[in-house]
Amino acid sequence: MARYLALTGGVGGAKLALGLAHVLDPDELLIAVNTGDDFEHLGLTICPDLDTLTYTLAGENNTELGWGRQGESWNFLEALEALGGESWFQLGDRDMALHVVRSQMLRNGATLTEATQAIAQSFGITHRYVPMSDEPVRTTVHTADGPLSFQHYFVRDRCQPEVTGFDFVGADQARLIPQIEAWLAQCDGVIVCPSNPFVSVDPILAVPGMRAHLERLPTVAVSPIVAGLAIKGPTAKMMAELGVPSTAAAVARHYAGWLDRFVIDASDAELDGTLSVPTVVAPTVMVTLADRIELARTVVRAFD
Ligand code: FO1
Repeated sequence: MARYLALTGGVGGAKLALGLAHVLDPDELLIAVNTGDDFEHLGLTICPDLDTLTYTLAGENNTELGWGRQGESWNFLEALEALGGESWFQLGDRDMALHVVRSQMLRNGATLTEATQAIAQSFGITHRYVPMSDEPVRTTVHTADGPLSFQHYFVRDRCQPEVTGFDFVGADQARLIPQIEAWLAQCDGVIVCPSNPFVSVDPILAVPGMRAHLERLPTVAVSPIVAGLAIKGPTAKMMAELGVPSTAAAVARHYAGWLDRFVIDASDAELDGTLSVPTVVAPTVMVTLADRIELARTVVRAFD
């Protein structure tokens, strides 16, 4: 039996995480989730990437929106707006239940790991996924208009401000949770899901000790850039604004120093053999569940 740690952010990463959960047993996989997108809103602690993964693994994700919970209604949000409350971040009625339960557990002294485990259990999820850290790490996006907290940049301002850099506030004081440390001590490889390298993967790497584990262990990453475009989200736009070509090759360079094998899409096959890291060429665009499972198999085989 081989054991893998998968690192993931939100939507794109969660698709591969679901595929991995289909091809690996619960005792073969631990998924570490970015918490840099987390924020406090309306008195609640919102953890978007953990929530996306919860809903995805439970088969409860809202496929129309790409985030949030399926079968959603918006009575709370409409009532909030009518009262002049902050409605730029859309919290559905069913989704709200999760945020309320987690926030209450945290207020009562539970760690984010404990709250995540309790929520996973109530959804009947058997594969294990955890926050990268129990200490708060908050991504600040530096832009031409000044610094913005991640959700203000991403949701309120629709990724429009020009990005100049990032800070992961609190990362210096954060620790990898003990479950991740214990898993890494007996793990055979690390899978980096096709998430945004700058705001989904880098915050996980910013937690002290994580990068050293990646340098020591076999690693396989899946490119979030396909034919110069991000499948979802602002990755390509960010790269252009940071003066980096929006290509899979540039992502490989960003991961240089610890990446052992890079899975690139068939449409980028011309890059095969041209990068400093060995490549695996495969279809990486995940539309169906079968696509997610097939890519997960490819990734696991890439460790052989
Ligand atoms: N993304 C949006 O684009 N608009 C929203 O109003 C929004 C609300 C939301 C509520 C709960 C949640 O868990 C996620 C939500 N997201 C929303 C997604 C999320 O903010 C981003 O996709 C991630 O942070 C990026 O990985």
